[in-house]
Amino acid sequence: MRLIITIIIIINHGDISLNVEAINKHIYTLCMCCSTVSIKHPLKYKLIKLAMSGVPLETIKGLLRLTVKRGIGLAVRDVTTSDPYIVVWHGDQKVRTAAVEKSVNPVWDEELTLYATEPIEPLKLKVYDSDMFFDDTMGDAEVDITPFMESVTNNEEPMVDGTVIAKVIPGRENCLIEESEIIWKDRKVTQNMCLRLRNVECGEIELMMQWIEVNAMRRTTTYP
Ligand SMILES: [Ca+2]
Repeated sequence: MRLIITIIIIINHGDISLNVEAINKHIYTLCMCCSTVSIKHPLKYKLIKLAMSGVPLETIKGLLRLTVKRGIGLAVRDVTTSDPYIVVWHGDQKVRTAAVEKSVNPVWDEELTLYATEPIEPLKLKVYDSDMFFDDTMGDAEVDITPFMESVTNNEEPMVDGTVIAKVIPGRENCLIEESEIIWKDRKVTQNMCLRLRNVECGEIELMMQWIEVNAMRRTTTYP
């Protein structure tokens, strides 16, 4: 039986444009069979994983790319230091960074990708000290991403790089230490945040959040 498959996927500066309707369990199999389509791109891989987990991709508006930059003055859990890592929740999604050994000022610079939930759920994060048997907690934080999502919905492209779309002030619902600007940067809605950890004696976390658009483009699949 002859199978003709044409899948067109355009990747441009981290943006993914593809027919989201097409990415499902069946397409995953097709991608695996088709040598012209690489599944190694992390964001494309994320979409394929979502499809495999049964998430209806046609309902996903886009992806949240979260860059966990660094921790500042984190709590000590191993006599003089800690081995911190961060777990992030968004709705029922859960992702984590690697652990940085022996540092209370760790630099992760690690990208975590989540899909935007509908209705909008807050981002929740928790810091842990990695240990052989039991990982101690090192504080937590929460961010209401409603202003960010409103900026995504309301922004009018194109804008000058660095344009401020909105400003978010510190409050109970966001754990922000200082005012956070939502800006247009590198053709993406971007928000830098510095969060004060709760339920712990000390510690701050620096994050950057970017919106990755997922657009339907085109795909042709022919089955004999
Ligand atoms: Ca430890």
